[in-house]
Amino acid sequence: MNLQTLEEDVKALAEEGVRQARAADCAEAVERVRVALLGRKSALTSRMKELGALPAADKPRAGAILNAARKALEDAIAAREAELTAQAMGHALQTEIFDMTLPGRPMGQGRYHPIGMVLDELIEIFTGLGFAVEEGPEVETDAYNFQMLNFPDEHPARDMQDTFYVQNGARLLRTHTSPVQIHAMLRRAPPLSIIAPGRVFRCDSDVTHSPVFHQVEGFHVDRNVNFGHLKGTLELFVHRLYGPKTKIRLRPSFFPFTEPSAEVDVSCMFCGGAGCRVCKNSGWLEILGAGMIDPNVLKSVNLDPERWTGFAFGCGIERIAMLKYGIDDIRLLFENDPRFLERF
Ligand code: FA5
Repeated sequence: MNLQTLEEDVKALAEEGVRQARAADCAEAVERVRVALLGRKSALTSRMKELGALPAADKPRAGAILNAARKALEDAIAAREAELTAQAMGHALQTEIFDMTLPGRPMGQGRYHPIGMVLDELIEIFTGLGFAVEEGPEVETDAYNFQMLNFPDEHPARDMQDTFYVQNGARLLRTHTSPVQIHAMLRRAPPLSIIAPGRVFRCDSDVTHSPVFHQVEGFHVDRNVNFGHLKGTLELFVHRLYGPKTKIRLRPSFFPFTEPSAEVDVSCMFCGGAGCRVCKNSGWLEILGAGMIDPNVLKSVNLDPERWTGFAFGCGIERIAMLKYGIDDIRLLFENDPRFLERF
């Protein structure tokens, strides 16, 4: 084919294409025209493929003719597309009613998590009583988590807290916040008044127990600290947390690191102590463990138990949050379902 015939053919092709583009009456029709005129199977693409067979001298001119046709088709399609879009917009503006007085869609609002709220409240209460806040590592050694807290090797007390071991048993995830007592007493000499909030870990899971949960440890070491100081501190704490009418009750208990030890109950905040479903009709709810720091613990951090005495207590934050907000399944606290969190 000579150049002149090619030029005439392509010109006719482009004119017909431009006519088709202009005639397209909707976005889908424009797309069909685009495929038919510029797609892999179009007449123009076939012509382009034939370029290679032309004599070298004719190639530049033939290429220019084909490119010009392609550009004319692309422009016609783009122009038709813009026309149709503008038409559609004009139509929408004329026919659709936009009510500016309708309210906007509300933005979802974030909330504090109940565990964070309880933690903040506890920190505020205890710093108000003169306690400083300290944190300790979540990955511990057996020495800090057990031995120095007077859990002897092979003692059944170790089974009280099912432990996650890591690094082939060389380390463990702390099962309670009590090891912070050891860190603090090794670092600084008494007097010490410290609370230690943080995450703890146990192989434990049901509706009231989670493998990861939060505790706040509190302890006070000084000269002549006695059980009355412990009881007075806990009473103040409970009054600020649940109101001045709340009573506390101490029941004898056992922890390896305190002697004597007590479980601390508060009068049920749901029934005022009369008995209900939450307190299982006893009128009391257990909220923490406490006691006088065992002399062996003081010795393990090189403090003379004849000179220094102290009290300690530890409570579960999830338990306090569940009682405070009437939550009956601990897992709700960890699922972060916005429908649940929005309640607070
Ligand atoms: C202790 O962990 C002691 N270290 C507390 C302590 C400190 C006593 C200082 C004396 C002096 P216990 O194992 O009872 O004690 O746990 C304390 C609280 O943690 C419990 O009352 C409970 O509220 C909470 N708790 C225990 N296991 C879980 C769990 N798996 N999920 C959620 N909360 C838990």
